[in-house]
Amino acid sequence: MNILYISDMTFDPWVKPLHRYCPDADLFVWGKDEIDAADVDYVLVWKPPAGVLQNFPNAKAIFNLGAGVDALLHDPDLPKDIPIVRLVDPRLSSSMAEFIVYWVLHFHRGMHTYAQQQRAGEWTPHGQGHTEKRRVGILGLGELGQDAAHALLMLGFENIAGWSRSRKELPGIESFAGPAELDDFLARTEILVCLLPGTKETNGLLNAKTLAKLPKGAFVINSGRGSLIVEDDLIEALNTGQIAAAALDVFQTEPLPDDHAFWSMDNVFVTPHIASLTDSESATQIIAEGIEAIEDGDLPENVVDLKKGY
Ligand code: NDP
Ligand code: OXD
Repeated sequence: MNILYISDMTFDPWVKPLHRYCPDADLFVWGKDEIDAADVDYVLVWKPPAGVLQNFPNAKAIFNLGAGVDALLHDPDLPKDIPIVRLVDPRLSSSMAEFIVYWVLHFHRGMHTYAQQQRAGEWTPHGQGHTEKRRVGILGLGELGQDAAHALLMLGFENIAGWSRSRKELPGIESFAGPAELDDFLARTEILVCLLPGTKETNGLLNAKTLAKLPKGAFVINSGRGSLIVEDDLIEALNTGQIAAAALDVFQTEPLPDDHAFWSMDNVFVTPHIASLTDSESATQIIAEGIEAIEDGDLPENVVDLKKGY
């Protein structure tokens, strides 16, 4: 069996796990190793250049090395007749939950204000909100959104809601579904967590109009995709105080351009798309299970729905 790796990221972390979990596979790196395109059985990809994936006529599946498949689905020549499998990994979910818990607590406890006060040499204690009253709203109640919601529930956040395409029955989490319920979801949300995939429908979902539906002084945490937010509208909302502060891990353009306003705004916290990094060890184990399913004539788990776009 031949596995081809296509990514700008180094192949090194994948070598040992692939030898361990796919011991019979021969491994190839695109652009480096020679392999006849017709001999490729499986492709492992992260952000491949457009057009490349159409070249492997006998590939049985494409495994995306992250949860979000927007970079693949932008490719008009993406093969439609083999499974595109996205990464669903408990490690990815728990790292994301850590990131969300970190920033929710940061804003809940007013750390953005104390950071500003420290820079001004100002000693002013403020009141402290209660976790059980704090209204957290999660846009996207999928694998990552649900895990983050459960982590927050365990910390005593009892006022959690989520918004998704389909309604969810999740103990302790209020479910809002579909465009008709978005405004109500936003109106009740003080800390907004964005964990939606980047699709045609979610593109620019957070804009001047929707940001204005949040209560004044709300917080935004975006670790879904940069395309969810109209950045100029968020900047305006941050300048007027409609949004008190934002923690942003993903952007319209990555790396974030040097001259971008976000870098120097003292109510914006920028991280370089690290909310949850793929762990090559656990991911390879999951990919190996997917390959085994295909070799047994079954469909692997977590095949992307090309119509929905995630
Ligand atoms: P899932 O596919 O499991 O969940 C997506 C959620 O979004 C689902 O609840 C889905 O609704 C909802 N959704 C999608 N489209 C719409 C829509 N148009 N309207 C309302 N709800 C919608 O994805 P994951 O939770 O695994 O991952 C989410 C995203 O997180 C990834 O796509 C990726 O972009 C991002 N990510 C970012 C990382 C980082 O480091 N910053 C790391 C990993 C992922 P429904 O349940 O009804 O289908
Ligand atoms: C992912 C990501 O989708 O890293 O896994 O953004």
